[in-house]
Amino acid sequence: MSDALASLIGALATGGVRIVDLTQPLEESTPVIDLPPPFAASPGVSIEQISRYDDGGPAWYWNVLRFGEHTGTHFDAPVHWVTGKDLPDNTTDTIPVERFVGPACVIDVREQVAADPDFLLTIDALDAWEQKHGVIPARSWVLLCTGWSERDGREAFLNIGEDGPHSPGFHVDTVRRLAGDRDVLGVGVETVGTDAGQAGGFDPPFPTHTLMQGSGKFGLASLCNLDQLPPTGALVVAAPLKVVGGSGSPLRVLALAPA
Ligand code: 23J
Ligand code: MN
Repeated sequence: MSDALASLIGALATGGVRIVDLTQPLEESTPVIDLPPPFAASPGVSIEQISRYDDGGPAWYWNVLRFGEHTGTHFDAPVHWVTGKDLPDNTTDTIPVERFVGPACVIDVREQVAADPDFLLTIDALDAWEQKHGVIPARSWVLLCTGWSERDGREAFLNIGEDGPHSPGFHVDTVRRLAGDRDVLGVGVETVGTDAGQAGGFDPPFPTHTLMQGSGKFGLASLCNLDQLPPTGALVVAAPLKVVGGSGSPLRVLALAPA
C-alpha cells in the first residue's frame, strides 16, 4: 500500500482527519432556483413511497425520487451551459473521475455578505486571499464561504425582490482568472446556483456558468458547513451520479479536513 494512503487510514482511525459533510438535506421543502418566464421551471422534489413493510413489500421500504438535475446540493457539468456543449467528456457519465477529487481553497466572505447580499468576489479580494494563503493550485475546488446556507426557508434562501434574486457570487474577472490562469476543477457556493442572484443582468449573463462550464470546469451549488473548513488543507470529494448524458445531479459532497 502507498505510504500516503496508509497514513490517511491511520489518521481516520485516530481522529487526525475529520470528514465534513458539505451537503444540505434533500427533501420536499428543498428550495429550487426560480427562473422568470419565459424560461422553463425545474420541478421541486417529490418523494413517493413504493412500499414500507406493507402489502406492497412486506419486508422492505423504498421510494421513488423526482427532481431536476440541478436541485439542492448539486453538481454542474460542462454540458449544462451552451458554452460547454461541444467540449469532450462534458457529461456526468464521461467526466474522468480524477476530476471529482481535489484540494479545497475556502474563501471566507461572511462579513462582506452580511453587509451586502449582492456581494461579488472581485479580483482584488482574490489577490488578497492569495497573498495570505498562497496561489490557488490547479485542479482545486474554490469554495465561497458566504454563510448563506444558514438562511432558513425558501424565501430567505432565494431572497427574491421586485428586481429579481439577491445573493452573492463571483465577479466576471474573478471567474475568468479561476477558470483560465488558475485552471481550477470548479467553484462551489452556498447559494442556489454558482452565479450571483443578479447575474442574469451581467455581461455576459450568468458569467460563472458561461465561463466555468465553457472551459470544462464544474460547479457545486447549495453547499453548507464551509465554515468548518480551513482556508487550505482540506480535500473535497464531489462525484455526481453517473447519469448518461447528464448535465448535473444532486450529490453528497464530503471534505476530509485536519482535526
Ligand atoms: C439554469 C439557468 C440559470 C441558472 C441555473 C440553471 C443554475 O444556477 C444551476 O443550477 O445550474 S443560474
Ligand atoms: Mn446547477
